[in-house]
Amino acid sequence: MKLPGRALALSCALLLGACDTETLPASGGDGGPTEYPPTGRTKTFELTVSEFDWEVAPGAIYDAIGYNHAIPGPNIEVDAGDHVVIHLKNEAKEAHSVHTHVVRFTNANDGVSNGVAKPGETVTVEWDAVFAGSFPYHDHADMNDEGGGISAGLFGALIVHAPDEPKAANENVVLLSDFDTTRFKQLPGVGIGDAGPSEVGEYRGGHQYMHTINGHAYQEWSPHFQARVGDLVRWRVISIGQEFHTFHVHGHRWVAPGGVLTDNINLGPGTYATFEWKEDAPGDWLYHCHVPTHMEGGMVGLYSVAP
Ligand SMILES: [Cu+2]
Repeated sequence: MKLPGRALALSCALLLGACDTETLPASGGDGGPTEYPPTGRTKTFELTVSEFDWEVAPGAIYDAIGYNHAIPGPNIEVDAGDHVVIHLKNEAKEAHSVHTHVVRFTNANDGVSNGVAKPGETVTVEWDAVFAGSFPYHDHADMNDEGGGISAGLFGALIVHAPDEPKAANENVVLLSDFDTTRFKQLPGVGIGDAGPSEVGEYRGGHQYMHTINGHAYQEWSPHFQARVGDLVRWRVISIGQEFHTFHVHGHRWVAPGGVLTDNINLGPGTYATFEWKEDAPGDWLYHCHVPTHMEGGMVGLYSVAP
């Protein structure tokens, strides 16, 4: 059992609009996001696509395809203005790619018809991380096949730090995804392949998927994030599955885009949010999707704050 606990102690992040606004992107227009100038640095990442068994929760074995033998794939963490090169090696049986959100790239680096690695191939894609924030990267080689590699596990987080963002004591990277029951090799209590539609995917909840946080389901196995009172805590939440989710944290609140005070945000497939707070609430707090069947299906975890 690969235990979670991707409480990542990284350096800082985002705050769109709080930074230098000398150049606006072509697609942003007035009031658009800040585009950061080149740092002159190139950062290179190696991603290998392979097929493996992934234990989503004890006894729940998923027939996974992932980047670097994990779900999600590794965080790609860079500074705004960096040029990024990704070497994608495909050891799987089908073609796969890496397609990255929000960064600036030419069409040849989109990971759709160009930049796709056939089995046994290695391809290189490159782009400029000119905008700060938290964004998904994922397979885009065959989106006709039930979402392609995304449903198998081919997704991960891109973290782009703004140069002037405050350093957080904790950066909690959260990827929400829905695991297709048909890809489970083993799901306790469920007859894979012959369960009736009303039972398909039932593990504890009665929904058709297992709903996961960083590749794991249920509070005992999903990431256990931790902080101390006084910490600046930053959350980077990415939704990458089949369904619309919300992200709710108990005992806390933050200001969402538009100035709305909230403790629960909406995230559709392929969307993301970055937010933060100064920690002031000791205790063990739940975080979860607020769709009841998703929570029952595993999309829940624990956030512990020490005094
Ligand atoms: Cu949900």
